[in-house]
Amino acid sequence: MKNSHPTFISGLYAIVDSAYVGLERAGECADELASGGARIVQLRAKGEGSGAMLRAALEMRKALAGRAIFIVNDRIDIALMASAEGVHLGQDDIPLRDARRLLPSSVIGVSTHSLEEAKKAEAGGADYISFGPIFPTRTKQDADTPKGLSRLKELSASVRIPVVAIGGITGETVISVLESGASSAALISDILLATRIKAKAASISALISRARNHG
Ligand code: TZP
Ligand code: MG
Repeated sequence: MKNSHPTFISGLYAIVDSAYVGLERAGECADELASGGARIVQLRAKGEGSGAMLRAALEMRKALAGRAIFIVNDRIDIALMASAEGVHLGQDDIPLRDARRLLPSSVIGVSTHSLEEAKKAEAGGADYISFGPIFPTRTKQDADTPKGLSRLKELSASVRIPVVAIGGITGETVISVLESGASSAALISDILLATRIKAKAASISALISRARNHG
C-alpha cells in the first residue's frame, strides 16, 4: 500500500480460508469479519480454480472497501485484478524480489518459520512477516512443528517490521501472542468454525483492543 505505515498491520488479521468457507460465501464472510472489527482480511484458497478465486476476491474487495486491508494469499495476479491492498507469499511462492516488481506499492507479507527467514524477508523489503505455527494447528497439513511463545518473543524483538503470529491461535490465546511482541494475530479455524462469525470476530477484536490499551 502506498505510504502505508507498518502500524497498518495490527489488530485482528482474519483469514477467509476456502477449506472452511465456500468461495461463494467469501464476500459475505469478509463483510462479517470487517463488521466484527478485523483490520486485515486475507483470502486463502488452496487448490481452487482461478475463476472461482477471482470472483471471490472481487466480492471480498466490495465487502471490505475502506474497512479492512485486503490481502490475497499466493496469487499476485488475483491481487492485482481484484485491486487488493496486498499479497501474502510463502517461502515456496514467487520470490519477494519478483513480487515487488509487479506490486511496487502494495503490501507484501512473507511467511517465515525462523529468525533467518524473518531477517531475509525484512532485508528484502517485506512490509510484514508472519511467524508460525505458534501453537498446534489442524488447518495447515504441512505446518512446521509449533514454535511457541518464547521463539515468537525472540523473533519479534529482532525485526522492525510488524510480525503477524499465526497457527492455532484462539480467543483464549490471542493476548499471549500480542504480549510476546506480535503486532497482529492471524486466525482461521477459531473464527470460521464459530456459529456467529461476526460476533466471534468482535469478541477477539475487543480482547485485542483491551490488551493494547493496557499494554
Ligand atoms: N500458516 C501457518 S499455521 C496456518 C497457516 C496458514 C494455519 C492457521 O490456521 P488456524 O486454524 O488459525 O490454526
Ligand atoms: Mg503461499
